[in-house]
Amino acid sequence: MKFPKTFLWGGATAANQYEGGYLEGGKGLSTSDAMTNGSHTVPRRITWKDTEGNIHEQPSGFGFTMNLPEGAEVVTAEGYYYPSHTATDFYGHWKEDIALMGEMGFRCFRLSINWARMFPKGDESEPNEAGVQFYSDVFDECKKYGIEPLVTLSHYETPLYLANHYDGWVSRDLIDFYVNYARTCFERFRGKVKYYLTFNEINAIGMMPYMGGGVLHDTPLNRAQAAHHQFMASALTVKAAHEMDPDLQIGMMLAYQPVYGYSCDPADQLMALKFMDDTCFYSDVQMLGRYPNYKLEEYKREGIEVKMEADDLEILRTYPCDFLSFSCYGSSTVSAKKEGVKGGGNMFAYAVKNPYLETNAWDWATDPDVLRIALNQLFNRYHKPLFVVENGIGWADVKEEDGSVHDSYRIDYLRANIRSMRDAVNLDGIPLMGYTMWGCIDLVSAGTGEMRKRYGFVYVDRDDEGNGTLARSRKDSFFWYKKCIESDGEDLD
Ligand code: BGP
Repeated sequence: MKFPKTFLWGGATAANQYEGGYLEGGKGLSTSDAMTNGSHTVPRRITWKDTEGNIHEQPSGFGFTMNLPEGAEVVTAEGYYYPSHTATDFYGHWKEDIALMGEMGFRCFRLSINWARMFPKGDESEPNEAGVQFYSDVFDECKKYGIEPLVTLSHYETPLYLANHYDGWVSRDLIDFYVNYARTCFERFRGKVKYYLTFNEINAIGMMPYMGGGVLHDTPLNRAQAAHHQFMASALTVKAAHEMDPDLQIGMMLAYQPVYGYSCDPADQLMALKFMDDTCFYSDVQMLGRYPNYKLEEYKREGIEVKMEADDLEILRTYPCDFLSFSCYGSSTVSAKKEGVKGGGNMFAYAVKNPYLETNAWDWATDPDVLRIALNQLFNRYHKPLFVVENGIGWADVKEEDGSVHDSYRIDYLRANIRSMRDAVNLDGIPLMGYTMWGCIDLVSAGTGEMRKRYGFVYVDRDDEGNGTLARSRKDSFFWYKKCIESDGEDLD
């Protein structure tokens, strides 16, 4: 069994974790530029300044939420280490990195544009030309290797100015700023980029509104309002794209994990179903074009009244996304009785440990059937093309003296996941556009701000305190993935 020749094999990154060059070429600050490093046990922090000029830090922990006093602002401050500032310096290594991707045979490279590199404050009408030039050069370089860029317009960063002056996506003004930014990309990167994603893991806005949308005053209503504004921005971006260039395809992006009930107790199954609804609320709006009943009832129960303009619902109905992309690292298991040991995972902190699955050092479970299950669930709900844009395993890799890394655990993980995806395509007939492995070149972890938690096929010499030469070297998985792509996913040995 194999994948079609048109399958978009590749890797995924995000500017705030990879690009660096945080003040180069006129870039403005992003929300992520004020997030410090952390670890599996120590949360990342966000630094802010009160009206007297005193610096504070907000331990974010799980959730990345903020509740600032009136007049306070998020800032960067002396004496803190902010990993996004250099990250793994794609800004200084883009030619080398794209060549490595070409060597592996990538047909697709998922990267995000840093909104504040294009519009340093976020509310300008004209872009920063140096930012436009940078991305334009990157896309031209991709073309040399036959690599199709897949561009996320907003991956866990909002221009910091918009957070401080508008409370991020709580403000309806951000819709226009974002659509202007999106239109600028469509115009300036015409013929270079065909696939865009509007918001990385859009469900993040409901769980970690600072990270997902630069929200500085976190309340249940503000979360719901910010989500509505992102839905509107996404729908209007689809509209603009289709009007400006019929070749463009706009995807939504969801953090997805199939949720299992711990036992066949109906209470566990119901709980799993409700957790899945919590996630699928976001894709129901963006793919089906309407707010689902279960969410409207929940808002009513909780007294949340989202402000909408007269034609908002009509716009959502008319401009759903063209395809659904998602991240999926493993599954989650829930129990109504809270049995079992507490498990970890990508944003889903409520999980219990699944006794059938192994976990890595960060407690993320590896599930060999997860992609087949996820792809079936999502296709049978939305009947639109799918794209796996994040999947992979974080590991504290050890580099040998000659630069090699023997990451057999990563190869085992990818083998199981790609096989599961291949079954979904060949046995279940799922229309899958491609697969971009997360963090293809080592980058900073979003959850912990560490370098130690590595995902890449390529090792980058950089540690948790910012030391290292940033030199690149190939891991064993680099050669394995190259062989996998060459054989269209048939050879997974
Ligand atoms: C997803 C994010 C990515 C990425 C990944 C791995 O939620 O979209 O930005 O970081 O998770 O998470 P982490 O970096 O915390 O290991």
